[in-house]
Amino acid sequence: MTMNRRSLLGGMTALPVATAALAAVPEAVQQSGSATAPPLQPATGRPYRPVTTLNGWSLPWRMKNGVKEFHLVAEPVRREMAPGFVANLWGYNGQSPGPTIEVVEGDRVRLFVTNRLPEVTSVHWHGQRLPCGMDGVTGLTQPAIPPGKTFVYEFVAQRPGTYMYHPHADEMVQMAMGMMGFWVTHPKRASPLIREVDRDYVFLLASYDIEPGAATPKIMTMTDFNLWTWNSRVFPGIDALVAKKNERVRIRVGNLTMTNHPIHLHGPHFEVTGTDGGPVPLAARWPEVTVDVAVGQMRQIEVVCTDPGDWALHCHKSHHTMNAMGHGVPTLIGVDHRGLAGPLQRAVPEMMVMGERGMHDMTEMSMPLPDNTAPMMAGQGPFGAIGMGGMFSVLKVREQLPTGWQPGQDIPWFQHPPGTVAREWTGDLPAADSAAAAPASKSEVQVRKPQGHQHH
Ligand SMILES: [Cu+2]
Repeated sequence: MTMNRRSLLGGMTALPVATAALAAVPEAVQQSGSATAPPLQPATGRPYRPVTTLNGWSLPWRMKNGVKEFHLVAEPVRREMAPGFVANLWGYNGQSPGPTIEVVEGDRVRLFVTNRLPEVTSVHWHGQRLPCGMDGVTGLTQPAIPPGKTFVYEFVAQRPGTYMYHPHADEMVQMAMGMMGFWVTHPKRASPLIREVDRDYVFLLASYDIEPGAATPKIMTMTDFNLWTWNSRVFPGIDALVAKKNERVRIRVGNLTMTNHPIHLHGPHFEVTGTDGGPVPLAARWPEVTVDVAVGQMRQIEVVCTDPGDWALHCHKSHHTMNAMGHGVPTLIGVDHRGLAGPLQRAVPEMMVMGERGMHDMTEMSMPLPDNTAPMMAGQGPFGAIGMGGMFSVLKVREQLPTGWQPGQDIPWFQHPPGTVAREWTGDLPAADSAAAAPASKSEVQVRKPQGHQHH
């Protein structure tokens, strides 16, 4: 059967592309690395200010008779999740997450999706208002895309805002394997609800369960994930967000994990200016330092970077700022190992008694780790170990940015003005009553922390 262009345009459902039409499919641009690409300046189509995808990139398109054409390839990929730690994931065009798609309100968009996975897939354009047959739900709005086949989706990007895309076929497996991507529809004209910003950073929250030493996620995991990622990267593998003092910075976050993530910014306050449903009315905005991004949600925040510094930006669930190996470790704080650790260490020289003074020691001890994993808590700052992993990065605000600086490039640590850093106090101390010095009451209880994720 020959499928002409007319029938593709007129179709209200995603259609298989006949072989004869394949020559008309745009090149599927591939990316192999995990560096943050400079924003993709639009060479054709309506102008816009492009976003920066943390440790990712935006997909080039081609204009064909006024239609913006993209080509996504669903396929197995190798993703470096942190330096020295590579995972076997599924994604699009060589990476997980897939490339960010940027269009402008009113654009007619045609998306070719080629399936190079070993099973069927489809793409759901999360948050878009489109003809129902373009919604990408396997079995409900379209047949599944079989392995080896290419389907085409086409619709008009109606509303400016923050979106994502992901499969709606064997979702549990395909999202656990990393299939997802960001979508930004830029406004066609200025709007009081959508301010022009100086920087626009985007990332997706995803979680994986990869055993230390292994490289492929366990796909049946429902709650007990051990890697909490931004764009399939864990700290210290997540690039910093950089801004000049007083710049307005937009940060867009989408959550495709199975739990919520309270994203917390130190330093300057922000406002939530948009959700997956569109811009937030001005009267409904209030200052925040944490925004909870629930499962399947997107949040768009804006911050005016009034305060120079290295401001932490992280998920506030403490287990989400740790990497693998954080599980099944008993709480040993306060346990006295004297008389026990010595003989054991002589018998097993590399043995380390973990956690009797807390876990921070683990950030500085070099424990033997399996070959392919990320340290549980890592990252060196200007004052020593940062002791974080997972969903953690830094908003670096500076009076001036280095000449020629490009988004994605790191800059040196903040130079604190003299006398503005917390320091050891060596003078006299006022007498302080300590709870530990008080006699124990009869009703005293021993608090015992939960000992593994499976119990809470
Ligand atoms: Cu979290």
